[in-house]
Amino acid sequence: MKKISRKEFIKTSAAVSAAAGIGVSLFPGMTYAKNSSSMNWHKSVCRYCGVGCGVMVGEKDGKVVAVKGDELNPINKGHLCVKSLYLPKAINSKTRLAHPMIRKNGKLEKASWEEALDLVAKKFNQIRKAHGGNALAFYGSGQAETEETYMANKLFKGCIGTNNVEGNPRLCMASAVGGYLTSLGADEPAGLYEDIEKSEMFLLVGSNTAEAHPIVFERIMRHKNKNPNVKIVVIDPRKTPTDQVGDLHLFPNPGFDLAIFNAMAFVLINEGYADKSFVEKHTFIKDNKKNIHTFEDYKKFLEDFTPEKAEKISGVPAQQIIKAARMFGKAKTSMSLWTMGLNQRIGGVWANNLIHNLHLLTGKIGVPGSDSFSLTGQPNACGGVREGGGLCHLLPGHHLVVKEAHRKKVAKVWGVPASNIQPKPGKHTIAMFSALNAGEIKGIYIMCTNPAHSLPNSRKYWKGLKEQFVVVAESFFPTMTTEYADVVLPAAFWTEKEGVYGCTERRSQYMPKVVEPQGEAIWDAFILRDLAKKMGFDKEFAKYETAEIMWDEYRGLTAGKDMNLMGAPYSRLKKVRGLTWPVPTEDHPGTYKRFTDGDPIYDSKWSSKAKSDGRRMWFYGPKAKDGKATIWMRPHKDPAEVPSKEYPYALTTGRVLEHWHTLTMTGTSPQLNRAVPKAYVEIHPSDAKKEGIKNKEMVLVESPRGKLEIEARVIDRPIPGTIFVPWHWPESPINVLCNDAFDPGSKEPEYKVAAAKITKA
Ligand SMILES: Nc1nc2c(c(=O)[nH]1)N[C@H]1C(S)=C(S)[C@@H](COP(=O)(O)OP(=O)(O)OC[C@H]3O[C@@H](n4cnc5c(=O)[nH]c(N)nc54)[C@H](O)[C@@H]3O)O[C@H]1N2
Ligand SMILES: Nc1nc2c(c(=O)[nH]1)N[C@H]1C(S)=C(S)[C@@H](COP(=O)(O)OP(=O)(O)OC[C@H]3O[C@@H](n4cnc5c(=O)[nH]c(N)nc54)[C@H](O)[C@@H]3O)O[C@H]1N2
Ligand code: SF4
Ligand SMILES: [Mo]
Repeated sequence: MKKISRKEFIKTSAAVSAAAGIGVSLFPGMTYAKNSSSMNWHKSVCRYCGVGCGVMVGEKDGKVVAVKGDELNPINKGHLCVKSLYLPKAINSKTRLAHPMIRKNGKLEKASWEEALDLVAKKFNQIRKAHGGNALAFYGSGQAETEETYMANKLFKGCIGTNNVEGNPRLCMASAVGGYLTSLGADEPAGLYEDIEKSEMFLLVGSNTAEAHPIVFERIMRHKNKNPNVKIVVIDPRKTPTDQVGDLHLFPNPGFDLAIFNAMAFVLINEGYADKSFVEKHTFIKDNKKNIHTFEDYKKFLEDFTPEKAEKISGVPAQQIIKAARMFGKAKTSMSLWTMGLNQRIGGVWANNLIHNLHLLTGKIGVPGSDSFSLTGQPNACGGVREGGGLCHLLPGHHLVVKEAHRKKVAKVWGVPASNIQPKPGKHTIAMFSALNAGEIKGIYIMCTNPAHSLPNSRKYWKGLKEQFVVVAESFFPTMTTEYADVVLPAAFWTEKEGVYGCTERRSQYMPKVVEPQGEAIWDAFILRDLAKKMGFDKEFAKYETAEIMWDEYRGLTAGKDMNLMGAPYSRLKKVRGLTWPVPTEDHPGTYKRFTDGDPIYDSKWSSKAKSDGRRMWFYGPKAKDGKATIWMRPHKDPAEVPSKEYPYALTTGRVLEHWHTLTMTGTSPQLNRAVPKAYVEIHPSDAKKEGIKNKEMVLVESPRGKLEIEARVIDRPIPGTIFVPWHWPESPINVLCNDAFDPGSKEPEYKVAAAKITKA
C-alpha cells in the first residue's frame, strides 16, 4: 500500500468523507462497500464523537464488514470522517475482551460470568454492610448508551443508596453545562447544526474543529466556499488544521483569553453593535456575587478590559481583538462554537459565560443563524449523562438529588423508597478518585472509560486504583485501567447492542443491534442488571428484559421537562434520523429553536406572556428567573499554574484527527496508526533554538508532577512559550504531567494549562 504523509491524509479526509457516501475509495487502504447488495445495511450512529453522524453498518454473515455514511441523515448527509470508517477493524480486533477475568495472586485470570458477578456482588455487599453505600462508587462515560447509564443510576443512587455516580463528561462538558445553566438558565444549546448554513460569522474558540469535529468543520467549510463573505475568527494558542478556513486567528497564551472576550464586549458596546432593547427585555446583568447591575455598570466594568488592557493580559494585539469584535458585530448572524480550549480550565464556566455574553449583548441568539453553540465531545455526553443524570448531583431527566419532589418522583418510577436516594450530591470525579486514594471509597465500578489513562495528574490516582476493589467493564483488553482491575467484565461493543445516543444538537438517535457480541461479551446494561439481582435487588431489576423497557421508563421521566422525549419511542426512532427535543408527542417534529416561536414549551406556556412584554424569547429553564438570561460580569482569572522561571512553558494537551482518546479503538487500525504512530511534543522553532532542540530529537518534558521522554516536533504551530502534546498513547502518558486543579463551579480539571520545562533527553 502506498504510504501517504499526514498532510495529505488531512487534506484528503474531507474528500474521503464525501466519497464514503457514494461508495468509492479515494484514500489508499480504505475499503468501501461498493458491492452493497452483497450485505445487509443497518441505519445507525457513529461510535465516536458528539457530532452524531448517521452511519450505515454493513453486515455480512453475522459480521460487521463496512461502515458508510447515511445520506439521509441531516447531520452528515452521507459524509464521514476517517475514524468512523475504520470501526469494523475495532469491532473485529484481536484486542477485544472475550471473557470475564478475576485477579488471582496478582494476575488476571480467565473466569466464568457466574464466578465474576458473584465475586463483585459479594464484595460490594460486604463493603456496603461494613462501611455504608458511600464507600461504593460508579464511574461511567459519555460514550455509554442512555439505557446503560440509566441502569447504573438506578443501581447506585436508587438501590445501593449512594450519589457517588460520575462519568468522564466531568472532564469534558461540565464547564459547558455550568455555562448554559448560569447564562441561559437551561443546559444545551438553543439552536441546531442547521444554523451553520444560515450564519454569516463563526467564532471558533478553543476548538480544533477540523480534527475533533470534522463533519461540523466540513459543513462550515462548504458554507464558506459557497459564501465567501462568511467570516471566521479562530481563537487558539496553536495553529491547527482549523486555520484552513480562518479569516483571523487570535493567539492567546493558554489560560489567558477571558480578557479577550470581555474586550470584545467592550468594543461591541462602544461601536454600537449592542442590542440594548434585547438586553433590557431579556437579560439580567450580574456580578460574581449575583448582584444585579445596570447596563451602565456593565460598561464601567468593561473599562478594565479595553482591547489594550486585554492585550497585556492575553498577549493578543489590541487591533486583532477589535477586528474580531467588529466581525462578530457586523455580521447579521453569528455563531460561536467552542470545546475543550474553554471548558478544561479553572475558569471554564466563566469562559463559557463570556461567550454567551457576546450573543446576549447583541441579540444574536434565538434567531436562525445565530447561536452560542457548545460542541460536545462524546457521542452521548448530552444524552446519557447530562440528560440521563449520570453525575453526582443529578437524577435522570434533568432532575436533581437535592430536590425532595424530584427524589420522590424518580424513586416512584424506580420502585424504591424515596429515602434510598441521598439528598446530597455525591463526590465529583476528582473528589471520587481522591476518596479512592484515601480509602474512603473502597469499591468502584468503572464502565466505558479508561481513567488510569485519562485523569489529570494520573499517577496520583493510580494509588487508589491499586489499593481498592476495582471492577472494570470493558470491550477491549488490556487498557491502563484494566492493569488495576480486580475483576474485568467483557462488554458488548457498538453494533452488538441496541440503544440511544444523544448528540450535541439535542438529537436522540437509535442504534440497532446488528451482530452478536464477540466472545462471551454481554451488553453493559444487562451486566449491571444481573449484578443488581445478585446483590439482592431482584425485584427492582426484574422487569428490564429489553433496552426498550429501559428507554420507555426513562422517557417517562422526561414528560413535562425542558428535555421532553415523550414523542420519541423506539418505534419512531427506528424510522427517523433522530429527534431534537423538546419533542412532547409522537406527532411533534422536534424543535429547532428553544425559548422562542416554534418551541412547543414556549408556544404553549410563555409565548403570550413574552409578546405582551415585547419579548421574542422567554428563557424558561430551571435556573432562569422571569424568563431572563444573564450577562455576567466575570473578571480575568489566571490559570492555576502560570509559567515560571523553573517551568517556563505552558503545556497544553489535546487530540489528533485520526485517534480517539486512549487508543483502544482507533489503535486497532493499521491505517490510522500509520498516519500518526506515536506521541510527540510540538515546540515552536524559536523555543527549540533557545533550548538547543532539533526536530525528531528525544526531549524530556517535565511539570511539577512528573516527566516524560518524548519526540520533539519543531513546528510553527504552538505560539512561542507554549508546547502541545496529544494525549492518546498509553506508552507516553502525558496525563501524568497534567494539572488536576479544577474549576470551583464545574469541577472540571485544567487539562489545557500546566507549567512545564523542556530539555534535551
Ligand atoms: N479525532 C478526535 N476527535 C475527537 C476526540 C478524539 O479523541 N479524537 N474526542 C472527542 C472529545 S471527547 C472531545 S471533548 C472533543 C475535544 O475537541 P477540541 O476541544 O476541539 O480538541 P482539543 O484538541 O482537546 O483542544 C482544542 C484546542 O484548544 C486549544 N487551547 C488550549 N488552551 C487554550 C486556551 O487557553 N484558550 C483557547 N481559546 N484555546 C485553547 C488547543 O490548542 C487545541 O487546539 O473532541 C471530540 N472529537
Ligand atoms: N491530557 C488530556 N487528558 C484528557 C483530555 C485532554 O484534553 N487532555 N480530555 C478529557 C476528555 S474531554 C475526555 S471525554 C476523557 C475521555 O477519557 P476516557 O473515557 O478514559 O477515554 P476513552 O479511550 O474514550 O475510554 C473509553 C473506554 O471504554 C471502552 N469501551 C468502548 N466501548 C465500550 C462499551 O460499549 N462498553 C464498555 N464497557 N467499554 C467500552 C474503550 O475500550 C475505552 O477503554 O479524557 C479526558 N482526558
Ligand atoms: S465527525 Fe464525529 S460523528 Fe462524524 S464520523 Fe467523524 S467521529 Fe463520527
Ligand atoms: Mo471529551
